Amino acid sequence: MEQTFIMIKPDGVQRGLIGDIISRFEKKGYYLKGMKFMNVDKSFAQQHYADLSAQPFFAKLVDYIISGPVVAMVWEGKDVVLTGRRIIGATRPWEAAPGTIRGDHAVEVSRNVIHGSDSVENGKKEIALWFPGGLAEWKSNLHPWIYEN
Ligand code: IDP
Ligand code: MG
Repeated sequence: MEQTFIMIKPDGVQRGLIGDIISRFEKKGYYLKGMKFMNVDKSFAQQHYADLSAQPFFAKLVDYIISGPVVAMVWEGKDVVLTGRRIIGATRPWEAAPGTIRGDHAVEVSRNVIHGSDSVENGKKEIALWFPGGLAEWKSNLHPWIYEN
């Protein structure tokens, strides 16, 4: 099944949104396959956001990500990459629909609470970067109540 990399950014941790965010993915019917509470250093943050290195906001973005601990997670399920992005909401919180994480909990694009992979391919890259030791193996007993197959 498809997997995505989700990270609760330092503002989400500081504001006590960890439980709310995990709950949304859990209740939807996705499976938590990996989770770490950690600080990242500058070079790691630069690597994670390498595709954005030419952006004018890159240095500030990296400083934001290293400003406190983050929650790194892998979630698995049908269409979890695209649906995860929908649960998260638009990058710019003023464009994020109410009911989404950013729509409900964020105001500024530079304090938008959460990261989610934008494609299956990038998800694989991000999971390899953040979870080089691999992921937990398990299957929920509720599986047949959530998925037809
Ligand atoms: P995404 O997080 O929705 O995938 P990206 O375009 O990949 O959005 O940008 C990564 C992160 O960079 C955003 O989540 C946001 O924190 C930050 N960012 C994006 N655009 C801006 C900007 O114009 N100013 C400041 N920060 C930005
Ligand atoms: Mg992105």
